[in-house]
Amino acid sequence: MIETEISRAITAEYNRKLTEHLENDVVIVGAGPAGLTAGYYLSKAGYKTALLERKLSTGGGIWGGAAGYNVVVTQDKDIPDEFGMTSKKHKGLYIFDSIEFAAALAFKAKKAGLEIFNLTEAEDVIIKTDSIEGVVVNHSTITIAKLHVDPFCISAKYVIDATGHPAEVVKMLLKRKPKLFPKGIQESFMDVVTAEAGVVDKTGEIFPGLYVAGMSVCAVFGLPRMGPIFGGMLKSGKKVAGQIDGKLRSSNS
Ligand code: 48F
Repeated sequence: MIETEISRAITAEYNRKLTEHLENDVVIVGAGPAGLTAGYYLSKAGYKTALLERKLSTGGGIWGGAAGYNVVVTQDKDIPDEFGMTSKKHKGLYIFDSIEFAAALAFKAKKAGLEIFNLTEAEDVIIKTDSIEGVVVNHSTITIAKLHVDPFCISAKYVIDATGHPAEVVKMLLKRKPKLFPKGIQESFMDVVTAEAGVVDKTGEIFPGLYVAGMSVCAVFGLPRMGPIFGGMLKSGKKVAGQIDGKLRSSNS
């Protein structure tokens, strides 16, 4: 019967993807600009990478541009060019349609081999001997409905917190290790120039096995927020992919 064959095709294919990605080189939490860019470069370099996104759609804060005006800007266009995005010049800035920007990131990351699990929420981290070994995940519909249902687990040699402003993975760590950041984590007042440079500069490993990229960097280091300028997010994603590539290369050699 065609109806059950459709169901078999979907459940078997999803089960294949999930089973294949129970163990990973890298797990990225959050499919905003930073997470998708990191996923693109890691997958392109041949690493087994899974990206978890709580929402139905990827793209995070890209879609709505500024206050729902669906346009975003960057100061450079090297990475957007690599993703095939259409840009327009405006004084020292490049302008992009945010729908195309979000779609291009997801499309190219998928084509590079990134496995994206939408509707999938990271709810905790796995730490046994003082380094992160994976994440505890649940289906978003279960967490949204606040149902008492146990999660499952996926492992990774490295985890990237690309959850944006709330830095959710870092906060999971802080629940049991508050001394790591005794002043707490909180981004600072809007300042585009400082934030765009700082977010790239501070992208990196903040606990063994845990990297931060994108706005979670600003939260962790108390850097300013920067609003709808997205170049720093892309550069941070590319930088974190390069850092993990370096680590994986040295451990494989
Ligand atoms: O917020 P988001 O776009 O993060 P980003 O890549 O970019 C920030 C910019 O959008 C903008 C800005 C700078 O230009 O100020 O805000 O740093 O994307 C984060 C994604 O992570 C998902 C969330 O739904 C969003 O799509 N997310 C957050 N927590 C979890 C999660 C979680 N626990 N599990 C799965 N996904």
